[in-house]
Amino acid sequence: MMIARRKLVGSLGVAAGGLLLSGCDRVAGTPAFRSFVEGTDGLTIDFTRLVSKRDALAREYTLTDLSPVFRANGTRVPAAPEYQSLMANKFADFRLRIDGLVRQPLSLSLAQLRSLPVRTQITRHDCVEGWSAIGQWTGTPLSGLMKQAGLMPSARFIVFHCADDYGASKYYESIDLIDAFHPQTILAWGLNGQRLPIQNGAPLRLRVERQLGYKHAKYVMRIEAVASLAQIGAGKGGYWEDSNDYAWYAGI
Ligand SMILES: Nc1nc2c(c(=O)[nH]1)N[C@H]1C(S)=C(S)[C@@H](COP(=O)(O)O)O[C@H]1N2
Ligand SMILES: [Mo]
Repeated sequence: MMIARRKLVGSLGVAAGGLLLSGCDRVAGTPAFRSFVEGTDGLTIDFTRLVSKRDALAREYTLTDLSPVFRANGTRVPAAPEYQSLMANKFADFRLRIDGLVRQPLSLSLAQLRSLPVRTQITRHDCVEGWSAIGQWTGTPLSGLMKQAGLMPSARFIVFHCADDYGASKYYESIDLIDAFHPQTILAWGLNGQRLPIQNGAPLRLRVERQLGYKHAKYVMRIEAVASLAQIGAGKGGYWEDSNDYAWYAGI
């Protein structure tokens, strides 16, 4: 088994060597990449490691590094009536919807989400406005949810629809499949060993640790798999991207 696997990875190395030249974005769009990302055979990580460093881990810290206070930024309490009534009932009626280009749309309660594999990580959050904070996040890897929903071959981006209003629209963000399947990309319900505070995105917020703060969607209500970002907002993939020309890929 070990030998067979090593052989397989070795031959992938040859294939990936050629793909490297064509650039990360094009690789991500190839059927070969997509079938690996979708696969449950455990080869996904090996493969992406060969084609790019996008799956490198963000630095993780220890409990002694935690910031005394993890500050909040942007929305601190969504005013939308839908959110207000969920909040009044302590999110007992909250359901995360996962839909779009998936074989099996999902609707999951917090209890169901918490029964999934758990990951805890201590990372540094960097806001584009010039502050950072180290916090301990607990949640479930997005990759597991994507596998459960079953991405269709045409899916290329994952969109996060949030509860909070920003003028005429709600906050939204998006990531590609490399980040969606990154091991540190989680949907978090815990911060510093406590339930995620409202101001930090309760009941559920995205952590996408290789990118800047504005990508980390708070108050996530719905996750949509799409083939293109053209139909989302003004087409640049996120609230700040569309309104203020922020970079869509905000790598740290
Ligand atoms: N839904 C939603 N997500 C959001 C924001 C927001 O206002 N609404 N602000 C973003 C910005 S700019 C940052 S820095 C972080 C702040 O997260 P925090 O409030 O937990 O510090 O959330 C990001 N995600
Ligand atoms: Mo930010």
